[in-house]
Amino acid sequence: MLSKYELLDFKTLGDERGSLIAIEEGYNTPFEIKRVYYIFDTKEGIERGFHAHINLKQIAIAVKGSCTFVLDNGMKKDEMKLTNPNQGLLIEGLIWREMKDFSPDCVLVVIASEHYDEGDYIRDYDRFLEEVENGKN
Ligand code: T46
Repeated sequence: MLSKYELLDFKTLGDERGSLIAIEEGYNTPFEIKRVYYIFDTKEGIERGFHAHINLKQIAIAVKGSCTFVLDNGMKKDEMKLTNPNQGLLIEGLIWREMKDFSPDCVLVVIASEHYDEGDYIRDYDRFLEEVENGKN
């Protein structure tokens, strides 16, 4: 799988009552949705992630508050700050990710293409670089 990350813009459906965003498989997600999880109540100064995935595709949305993703494809590192519930960060393939600078109110919803599988995680950075070197990226 080609690895990539990009910001997706979701259409906000709003009226005088407020806003609503719908995430629908095949409409605004480029994969079949098998799992949804959310990260919240993250303590001050905590950093999470520090791994890559072999096959998993995910979209991360800060539905409340903000946090920053550090994204590394083995050749370059980027930072993306998620601040808006109408944007989702799509991550596919071998991308090392770290998350930091969680605001106290941050609720990060993640939509995933596969069920939870610890075997899909690469939690060792040197192994990640080897996989990139082996052309799996
Ligand atoms: C990712 C980033 C953005 C489960 O049992 N089921 C699940 O679906 C998930 C996601 C986690 N877990 C367990 C595994 C650990 O014992 O929950 C615990 C915390 O998971 P982890 O340390 O992997 O959490 P993060 O925040 O470092 O990473 C998570 C996702 O695991 C990962 O896929 O891309 O968020």
